[in-house]
Amino acid sequence: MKCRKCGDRAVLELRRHNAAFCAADFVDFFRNQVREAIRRYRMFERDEHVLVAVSGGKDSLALWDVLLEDGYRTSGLYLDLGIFDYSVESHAKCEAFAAAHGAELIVVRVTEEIGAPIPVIKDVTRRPPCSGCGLSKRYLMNRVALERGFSVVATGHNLDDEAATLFGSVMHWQTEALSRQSPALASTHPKLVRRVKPLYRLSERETAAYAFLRAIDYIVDECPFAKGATSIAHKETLNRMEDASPGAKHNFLLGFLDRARPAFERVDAVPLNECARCGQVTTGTVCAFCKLAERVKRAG
Ligand code: Q46
Ligand code: ZN
Repeated sequence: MKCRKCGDRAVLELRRHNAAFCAADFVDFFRNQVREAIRRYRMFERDEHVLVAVSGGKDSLALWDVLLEDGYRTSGLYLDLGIFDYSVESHAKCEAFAAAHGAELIVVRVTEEIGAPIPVIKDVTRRPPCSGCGLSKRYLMNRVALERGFSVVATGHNLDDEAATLFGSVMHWQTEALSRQSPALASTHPKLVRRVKPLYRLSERETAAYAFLRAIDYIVDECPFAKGATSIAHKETLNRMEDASPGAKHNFLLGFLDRARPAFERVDAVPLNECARCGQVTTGTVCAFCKLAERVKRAG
């Protein structure tokens, strides 16, 4: 197998692109895909300060690496979810990465913000852990960005994540979710920060290869609560389709974005208010995060 660009021995074959690359040209290909994502969705400008949400996993650290290498002004945001050893270890990976790159890492602890770590929140609410966790992450990312003057938050969601989310939304025809599925969510309120996903064109396998070739030290173990999440079942289904027909995931997601998404865009956008307690954006009177904190407080 030879590299498509230089003819040297290839280290990675990308069947969906019908191509293979040597290490240097794959790194180049990867960065070009990120640049293309940023350009196509006008995710951020050169002079913007980007808050990169990092979990310690391969995707978010690979994203941070690309942005740093491309000279963007970035800070990392690590949300400590208090999930046993997983959080201790993933925090250490983020600290080490930031220190090695001379980059700023902002650390926010969910326990301090809401009164309990994710495993306790799961017990209090008797709901799947990812529900309280996802809500807290979205809320804190936005609040931290606002408080510190960032206009944009970038997350490491990759092609596999986005295709699995889309698959789940289509399976249940969640039209509201379909209207929000995008690599770039604009700010629709002064207190809502833009959210972007510059890795949406790159698969999980590709981000793993990039992290490996760049010697990024990331946490390999997944969150212990990830097992059994429906998104994993969706990923497995899509992987089987990808095996049978390379490019299936790419076509599914990018085809949706280019051709189907406009049909789900809402003209009658839901009006947004400011939460009576914390001032963050909500569709009701008190936001879901404040309600959750209240429940945790009562249970404690
Ligand atoms: S951290 Fe949180 Fe994830 Fe763990 S509890 Fe679920 S949402 S799986 S990306
Ligand atoms: Zn609130």
